[in-house]
Amino acid sequence: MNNTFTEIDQLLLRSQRILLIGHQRPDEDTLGSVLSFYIYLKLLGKEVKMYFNDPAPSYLFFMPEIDQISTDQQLFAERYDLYVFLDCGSISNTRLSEVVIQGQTVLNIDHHASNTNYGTVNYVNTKASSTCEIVYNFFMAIGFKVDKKIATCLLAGILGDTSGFIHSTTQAETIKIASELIKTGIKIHQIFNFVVRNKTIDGLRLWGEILSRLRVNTELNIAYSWIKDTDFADFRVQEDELDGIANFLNAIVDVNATALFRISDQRIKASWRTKRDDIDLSKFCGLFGGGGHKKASGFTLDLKVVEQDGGLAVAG
Ligand SMILES: [Mn+2]
Repeated sequence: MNNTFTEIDQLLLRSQRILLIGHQRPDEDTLGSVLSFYIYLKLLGKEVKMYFNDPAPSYLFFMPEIDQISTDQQLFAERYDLYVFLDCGSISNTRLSEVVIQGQTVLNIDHHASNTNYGTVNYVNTKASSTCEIVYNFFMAIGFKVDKKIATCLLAGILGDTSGFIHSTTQAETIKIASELIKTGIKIHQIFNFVVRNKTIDGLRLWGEILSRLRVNTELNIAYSWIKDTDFADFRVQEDELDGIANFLNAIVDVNATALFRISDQRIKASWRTKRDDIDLSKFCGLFGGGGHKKASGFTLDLKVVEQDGGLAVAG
C-alpha cells in the first residue's frame, strides 16, 4: 500500500538530517530524483547528503549539484533522521547491506515493478515513466514550484528512462510534465544532447564491435550479445560509453527479447529488454535474483561464462 504525498511531505518536514540514496551505477533517473530532492530539502534548511555506490558517469556532470554526491561508505557511520531511497527497486540495488538501515526510518519512492515496499513509508507507482515523474507530481501536490535547476534534473530523468519518449511507459501525462518543465526556461535539446547524443568515435567503434557479435538463440527466439572486461582497454573507452546499448538492441524486430551480457571473470550480468506486452522480464529476472521493469530488467549471477563457437557458453 502506498502512503500519500501529504504523509511524505510531513515526514520530510519533521526530519532534519536526511540521507538520500540512489541505485548502483547511477543513471539519469536515480540522479535526477536524488538531486532534485537534495535541492528542495536544502531550500527547506535541512542537512542533506547524497550517497551512491558508484560515481556518476562523466556525461551527466551537467546536472546541478552533481559534484555534491558521495560514494563514501563512511556516511553510514553517522545516523540520520531519515533515509530516502529514490529509484531503487530493492536495497540490494544500492549495494548496501540491509543491516545499515535496520530499525531506521526509510522513505522509498520508486517505479520498478519488482519493488517490495521495503520502506517505512512507501510510494511506488509502476505506471510512472520514471521516478522523476513521481517526484514532479509530489512537488505539484505540495504546491512547490520547481526552478530551472530542479527542472533540469527531472527532465533528464524522464528523458533517460523513456529514451527520449519512445518507451511504452511514456504517457500523455509524461509529455505534459516535460512540457511544464520546459516552461521554466530549460532547453530540451541541450539535455537530450548530454543524455543521448554523447558518444566518442572510439565509443561508437566499441558499439560496432558489440553489434557485430549479435547472435540469435533460435529455440527461444532471443537475440543477444556481450561485453567483455577487456573491451574497454582494447577500445580505450570508459564503461559509461556503453550506456544505452541494451535499449538500442531492443530495436531488433521479430525476436521475443534481447539480452546483453556483461561477462567478467566469475560473473555474468544480464540486461534484458523486450517490446512484447505479454512478456514480464521483471518476473523472469526475479527467478535469478534480479528484477526491474516488465520490459527492462536484469540479473547478476556468479557464473563463469566464456566465448565459444561464436557464442557464449558456461565454462566447465
Ligand atoms: Mn528509473
